[in-house]
Amino acid sequence: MTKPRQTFSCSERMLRACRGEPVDRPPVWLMRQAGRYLPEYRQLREGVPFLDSCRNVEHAVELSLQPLRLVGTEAVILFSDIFVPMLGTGVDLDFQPGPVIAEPIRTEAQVARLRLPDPRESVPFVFDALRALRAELAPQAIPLIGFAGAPFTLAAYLVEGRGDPKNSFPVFRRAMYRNPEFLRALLARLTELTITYLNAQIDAGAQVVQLFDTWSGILGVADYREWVLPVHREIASKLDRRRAPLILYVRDGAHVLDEMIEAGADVLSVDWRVDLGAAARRVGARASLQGNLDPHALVAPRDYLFEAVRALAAAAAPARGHILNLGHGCLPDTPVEGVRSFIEAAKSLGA
Ligand code: 1CP
Repeated sequence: MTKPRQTFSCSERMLRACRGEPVDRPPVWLMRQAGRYLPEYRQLREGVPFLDSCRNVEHAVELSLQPLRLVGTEAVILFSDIFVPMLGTGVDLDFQPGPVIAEPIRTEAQVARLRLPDPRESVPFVFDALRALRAELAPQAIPLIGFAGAPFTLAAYLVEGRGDPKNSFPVFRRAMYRNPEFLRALLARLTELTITYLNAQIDAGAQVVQLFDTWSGILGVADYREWVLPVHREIASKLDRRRAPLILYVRDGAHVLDEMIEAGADVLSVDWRVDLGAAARRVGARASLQGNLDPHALVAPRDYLFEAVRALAAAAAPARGHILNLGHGCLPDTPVEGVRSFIEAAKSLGA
């Protein structure tokens, strides 16, 4: 990567980093940057059920903007959840605090009953919030990130009924091996929903979109190639990527980096168990990278975080572009000072 002297607005820096064009330094934001680690977030959320916060446009906009104002992130991600688009499908969904499905989806008949309404009609508040955020952020040239859950991760919760503390999703995996036709049908419906949902977010002003595949890394390489890669490829090929580049996040995916590259996304977001230097050499000009500080490391002293950020940026250099971020979401008990140091360290790289 050559370093131009010129400085860029946050929007330019982010979009250029996504597309692998030269920048002065990597942009920085954090997955789950709106969250319980901020006292102002806890205050605003006090007594308000999660879905009410998502549905209330003013509330969702304010929660989305807090990290920009309070810790200086260089991008804003919509405050919402990967399960919000499921609200229009007829699935009975609750957050406790993770998603809980009253009647898990386990038969082809249930898949056939899933409704796929236009998300602009079933969850209009998502697009109202994006439009309001874009209007607020455009004058400051801060980029707006939209997102969706990847079909595999959504299906894991829908079939299992909830998250699994052991991360193994036993009912879901049984379906994979014993009822593959059912699972294929479910993934196909979810893929259709995800494509429509993300393209509608791009229409409403999202300048970058991230696909969260938190659970696909539980698979071995052969199963990942069968169940996950074709879905990622289909989504990557059907999004309006000229208007908004695509970031693909896979948690615990060190063993499927080649498959992540094959998906054809603009940016691969890798977790902290991936050696960023080795990944950067592997992706080279084929994709940009995002990541990958261990979220637990934000408890470290300021000097440690400055050094860690410098090391990540240096390690990522062989990749065509790099966005500084964590390897997974910011944890609720993270010290605010750690988040500020991480962001300041990123900004100091251009100095
Ligand atoms: O009331 C509460 O405390 C609700 C907590 C909460 C919040 C604040 C949930 C329930 N989701 C969210 C917001 C959220 N979720 C965002 C907001 C934007 C941001 O600041 O980044 C995003 C991007 C998500 C995405 C999400 N939700 C993922 C993918 C990313 C990841 O973290 O792996 C997943 C797997 C979920 C499911 C989910 N929703 C909520 C929880 C607590 C969980 C995980 C729980 C589990 O597996 O059991």
